[in-house]
Formats: sequence, C-alpha cells, structure tokens
Amino acid sequence: MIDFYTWPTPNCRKVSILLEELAVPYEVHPIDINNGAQNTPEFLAINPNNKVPAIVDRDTGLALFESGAILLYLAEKHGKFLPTDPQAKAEVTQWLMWQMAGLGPMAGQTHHFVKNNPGKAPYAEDRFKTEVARLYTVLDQQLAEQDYICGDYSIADMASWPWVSRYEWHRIDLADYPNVRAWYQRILGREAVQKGYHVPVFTTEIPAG
Ligand SMILES: N[C@@H](CCC(=O)N[C@@H](CS)C(=O)NCC(=O)O)C(=O)O
Repeated sequence: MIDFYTWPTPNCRKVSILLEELAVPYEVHPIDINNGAQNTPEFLAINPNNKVPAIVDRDTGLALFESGAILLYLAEKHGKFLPTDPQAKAEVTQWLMWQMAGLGPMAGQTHHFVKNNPGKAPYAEDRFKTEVARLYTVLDQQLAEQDYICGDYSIADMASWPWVSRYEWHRIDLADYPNVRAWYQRILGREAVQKGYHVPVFTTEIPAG
C-alpha cells in the first residue's frame, strides 16, 4: 500500500497516473499547498523539502519525494513502464531527466512570469517562453517516427504529459507541434490517465489538445 501525498498539479499527476496505470492500491492524502499544508511538521517529517508529491511505501517504510525518483521507484518495484535492458533504461531515464530539469522548470517559470505576473519582467517572460518553445521542438522531433517518447509507453511519457496538458498556461499552440499533439491526444485516451488526472479532486476538464 502506498500513501500518496498530493495536490492537483503536473508533478503530482505524474505519480497518480503511474499509480493508476499500475493498478496498485494507494491511499490519497491531499496536501493543500495553497494553504500551507506542505509546511506542517507532519508533512515535513515525510518530505523535508516542503513540496508535493511524496509517498510512503507501507510495505518497506520508505518515504520518498521528487516526482522523478518516485516514478523510477514505483516502475522498478512493479517491473512496468521502465525497461530492464541497460541501454533502453538509460534512454527512458534520459527523457525523464529532460522533463525534470528542462520542460517542468521552464514551463513552471513561464506560468509564473507570463501567466501569473505579466508585464513585471519582460526579459524573463521572453527567456522562458523561448526555452519552452525550444523544448517543444525537441519533443516534436523525438515523436516524429514513434508513438511514445522512447518507443514504448513509459514513465518518460507519464512525466512530460501532465506538463504538456498545461500548454495553454505556457502559451503553446499544439498546432505548431503536430507530433506532440498526436502523442498528447493518444495518451489522453488512456483510462488510467483520465483517472489519475483527477486525483485528489476534480478541478477542470482535461484540455483536449
Ligand atoms: N522537483 C519537484 C518539484 C515539486 C514541486 O515544485 N511541487 C510543487 C507543486 S507542483 C509544490 O509543492 N509547491 C508548493 C510550494 O512550493 O510551496 C518534483 O518534481 O517533485
């Protein structure tokens, strides 16, 4: 049984989508980050980094934060969505790191400057919007000849997809990235993705792409 500490954000949805895909039992603990629930002593005992998502694996007692580490752990534990062949595994890990260090932070900064604080820092708005567009171009090329980022559906897709679902927030028109759009809609059609998106609560319809 997995205790899952979460809120409806892209980093958390990666984990809820994987939990749904794995069809393993988990108990949801909503952490309302808009009201400071990430700063309580109880939550800090699980994640001293004050952020969601986090999990506790009741089978082992392991407490884990950082969405990429959680995806790797759960995929490896259940032997799904992460290849065992060293080269194929390295490729999935590479694209997971690409999302963790690139797409996620750059899109997040674009939301902060362009969507939430327009006009306050034009240089930052331009810098992050340009970088996000470059990352979408890279992803579009990667998807030119295959349905999923590393060939088969994997945690690399589950990491990037929830960020792409916020394409309107970072001012991306998916029509400019036809391979990304087809990939986005392909994954949107998965039942586990639709269920995982709405954990811990329904907030909005999933953008259609
Ligand atoms: N690199 C971390 C980022 C986690 C993160 O930024 N979580 C956000 C929500 S998506 C959060 O908890 N924000 C609350 C805060 O910053 O106080 C991960 O991928 O898990």
